[in-house]
Amino acid sequence: MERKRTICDICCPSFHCGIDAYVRDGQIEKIEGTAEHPQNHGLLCAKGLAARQYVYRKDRIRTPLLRVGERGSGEFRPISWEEAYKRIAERLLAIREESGPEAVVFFSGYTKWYRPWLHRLANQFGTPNYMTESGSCMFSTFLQWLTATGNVMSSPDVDRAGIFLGWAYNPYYSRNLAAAGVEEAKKRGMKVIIVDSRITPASLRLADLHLRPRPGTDGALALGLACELIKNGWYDREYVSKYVYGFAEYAAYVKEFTPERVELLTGVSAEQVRTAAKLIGHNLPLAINESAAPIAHHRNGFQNYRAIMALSAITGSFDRTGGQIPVQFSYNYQAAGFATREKEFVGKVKTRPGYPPVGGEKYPLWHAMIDEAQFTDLARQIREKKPYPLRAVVGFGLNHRIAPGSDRLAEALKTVDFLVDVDLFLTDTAKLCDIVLPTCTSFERSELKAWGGGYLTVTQPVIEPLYQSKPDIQIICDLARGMGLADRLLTAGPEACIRYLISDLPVSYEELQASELPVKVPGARGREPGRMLAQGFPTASGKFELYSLEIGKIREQYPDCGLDCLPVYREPICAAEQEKYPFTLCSGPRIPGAIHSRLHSVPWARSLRPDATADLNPADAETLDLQQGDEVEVYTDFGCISLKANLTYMADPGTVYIYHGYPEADVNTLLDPKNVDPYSGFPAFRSSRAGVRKKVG
Ligand SMILES: Nc1nc2c(c(=O)[nH]1)N[C@H]1C(S)=C(S)[C@@H](COP(=O)(O)OP(=O)(O)OC[C@H]3O[C@@H](n4cnc5c(=O)[nH]c(N)nc54)[C@H](O)[C@@H]3O)O[C@H]1N2
Ligand SMILES: Nc1nc2c(c(=O)[nH]1)N[C@H]1C(S)=C(S)[C@@H](COP(=O)(O)OP(=O)(O)OC[C@H]3O[C@@H](n4cnc5c(=O)[nH]c(N)nc54)[C@H](O)[C@@H]3O)O[C@H]1N2
Ligand SMILES: [Mo]
Repeated sequence: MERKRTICDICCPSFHCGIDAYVRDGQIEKIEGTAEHPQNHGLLCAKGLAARQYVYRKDRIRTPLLRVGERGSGEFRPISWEEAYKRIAERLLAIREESGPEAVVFFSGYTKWYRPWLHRLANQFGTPNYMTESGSCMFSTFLQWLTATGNVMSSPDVDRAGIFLGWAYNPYYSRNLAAAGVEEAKKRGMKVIIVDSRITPASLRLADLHLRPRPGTDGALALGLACELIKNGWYDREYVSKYVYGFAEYAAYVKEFTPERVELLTGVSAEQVRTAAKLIGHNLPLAINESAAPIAHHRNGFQNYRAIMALSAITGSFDRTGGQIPVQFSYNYQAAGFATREKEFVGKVKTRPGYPPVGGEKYPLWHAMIDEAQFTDLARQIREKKPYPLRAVVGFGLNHRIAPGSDRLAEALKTVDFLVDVDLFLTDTAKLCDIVLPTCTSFERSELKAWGGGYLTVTQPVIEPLYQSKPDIQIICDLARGMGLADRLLTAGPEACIRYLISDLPVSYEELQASELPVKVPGARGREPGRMLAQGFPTASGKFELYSLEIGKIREQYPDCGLDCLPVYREPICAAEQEKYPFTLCSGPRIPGAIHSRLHSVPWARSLRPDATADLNPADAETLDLQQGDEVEVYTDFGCISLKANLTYMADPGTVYIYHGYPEADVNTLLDPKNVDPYSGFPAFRSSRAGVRKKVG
C-alpha cells in the first residue's frame, strides 16, 4: 500500500483535516489522520473516519445523465461530457437571449471549495443570481459584523480572555477541534458561561454557569445582561465614548430589560441574570463564541446576534486583547493572515433596473451588504415570477432539503424550464433535473486550501476521479469554455485560476503542489488586536455602531421595511402560535455522526444513530405516554413526520429537537417558508411550534 496525503472536506472549511490515505491498485483501503498536519495533528472525528465509505457510496453518479422520463421520475440515460456541455450551453445561452441573464440562477450547496469559480462564472454570464447555502448559514453573522463594524468577521481571543461567553456553544458535537482552546484557557482560570437551552457536553464540562433561555429568546437575555452591566457601572466608559456610536439610545432601550422581565421573556431566572452580569463584569476581557447557525436560525436571529455582540463593545472588549478580534479572510473564508485574490477573481456584475437579485427587494439590508442573492426567496420567485421569471437553475450540490418548506422548493424546482445539478450522488434533488453531472470528492481532486495560522496548500489527488466524474472547478471551467464566455481565466482552466488567486503571495504554485503538508506562508499575520481602534471603523460613523446608520438609510428608502436601528428585541414566537401547538420545534442542533444530507446513508456514521429521532424531555414523554424508542409523529400546519422518540434530559421540557436532512423524516417539510428573519432572510429553523403525539397502529 502506498501512503498518500489529502484532506477531508466532509464538514466546515474551518477544519478540513489532514488525511493519510493508504492506496492499493487505485483503491483507498484505509485512512488515518495525518499526525504532522497543523490542523488535526492526527485526529479524526466520527464523520472523517467514515470518509472512505463516503467516497465509495453506492449512489455515486457515474456518468453525465440526461433525463428521459417525466420531470422528477429519476429516469435518465448516460451521455458523454461533450453532449452534456453542449446541451447545457445551448439552453443557457438561449434563455439568456430570450429572457436576459437574470433568468439563470447559479446555486451552491454546503460545499465551498469551488465557490469563487462558480461566482465568477455567474458574473461572467451576467446574472446577479448567484446564491449559496450561506443564505442559511454564517452570512447572518457576517451581516451583523458588517452592520456593527464595517468588517466582515471577528473571532474570540480565547487564549487571553478573562471570561468566555459560550453562547450556543457545543463544539464537542459540531467543531471537535475547537474545544481544546477553551479547555486550556479554563485550566489557567478563564471563566465560562454557556448559554444553551439544552444540557450538552459543553455545559457539563466547561460551564461555571449555564443559562438556559428558551430557543430564540437570546436577544432579551443579552439586553438584560447589558442592563445590569450598565446599571452597576461594569462597562467601559472611556471605550464607549471613544469607539461606540449610539450608546445613549441603546442604554435607554436596555433599561426595559430588567432581570425580572428577562426571566419572563427567556425562562432564565432573574437571579441567574444578575449572577451572569456580575461574573462578566468582574472577569473582563470578554470573548464570545461566534455562531453560524443556532443564534441566527430564528426570525429575530440577526437582532439577537447584534444584542449579544453589543456586549463586546460596551465592555471595551472589541478589538482588544482577550476580546473579539476583527479578522480578514484568505481563500474560502479562512482567517489565515495573508491576502489571496478571490475578490478580484470573482469580480462584479452590473444589476439592471428592475432585475434585482433573488431576495433583493425582500431583504434590503442583506442586499446592501452581501454580494449574493438570497436563496430563501427562490421558491417564491420561481412560483410567482415576480419581479421577473426565473427559467433555469444550475446547482452544484443542490439539495432541496436545505430549506423550510423543502417539499415546496422541490415542487418549484420541477417547474423551471431547465434544471441542472452537479453532485457526487444521485440525490432526490438530482432526480428532478434535466441534466446531472458527476463530480468527485477531495480524495480525487487537486484544490487550493488555506487554514488559520498562516497555512496554505494545493492538494494532490490520492486516487483518480471515480467513474467518469470530474472536479467541480474543471466542470466550471469547461462550462465557461462551452458557452464561449470571453473569460481569459476560466477558459484557461483550474491551474491558471489557482495561480492567479495566489499571485500576491511569496509562495509559488509549484512549491505548494510539491509539499504533502500545508506550507506556512512567510509573513502571514497573526491575530493582532487594536488595528481597527487605531485606524477607525469602516462604518458611516467611524465607530462600532450600536445604532446602525446603514439600517437608518434603508429605513429612509423603505419606510415600511420594519427594520430597527437599535438591536430591538422581538419575540421568536407570538402568543397565537404558542397556543396553537404545545411544543417549540428546534431543528438542527448538530449530532456527532451526521452532517446535513451527507452521511445518513453511510454505514459507519449511520450505525451511531440508526433512526431519525425526536429528542424529548422525559417529563414531556410522560405526559405523552411515550417510552424510549416509541414511534412518534411531529406535526404542524405544513405536514407530519414519523420518528423514534429519544428521551433525554439534554432537552428542556416543552421543546422537541430534531436533526435535519433525513429523506424519510425531513423536518423541513414541517416548517413555514415564510417564517424568516427580515434582516438576513434566514429561516426560523430553531424556533417554530409543533405538536407531538404517539403513533398509533
Ligand atoms: N457533527 C456535525 N458537525 C457540524 C455540522 C453537522 O451537521 N454535524 N454542521 C456544520 C455546520 S453547517 C454548522 S452551521 C455548524 C453549527 O455549529 P454549532 O453552532 O456549534 O452547532 P449547533 O449544534 O447547531 O448549535 C450549538 C448549540 O446551540 C444550541 N441552541 C440551539 N438553538 C439555540 C438558541 O436559540 N439559543 C441558544 N442560546 N442556543 C441554542 C443547541 O442546543 C446546541 O447545543 O456545525 C458544523 N459542524
Ligand atoms: N431544519 C434545519 N435545516 C437546516 C439547518 C438546520 O439547522 N435545521 N442548517 C442549515 C445549515 S447551517 C446548512 S449549512 C445547510 C446545509 O446545506 P446543504 O447544502 O443541504 O448541505 P449538504 O446536504 O451537506 O450538501 C448539499 C449537497 O452537496 C453535495 N456535495 C457534497 N460534496 C460536494 C462537492 O464537492 N461538490 C458538489 N458539487 N456537491 C457536493 C452533497 O452530496 C449534497 O447533495 O442546511 C441548512 N438547513
Ligand atoms: Mo451551516
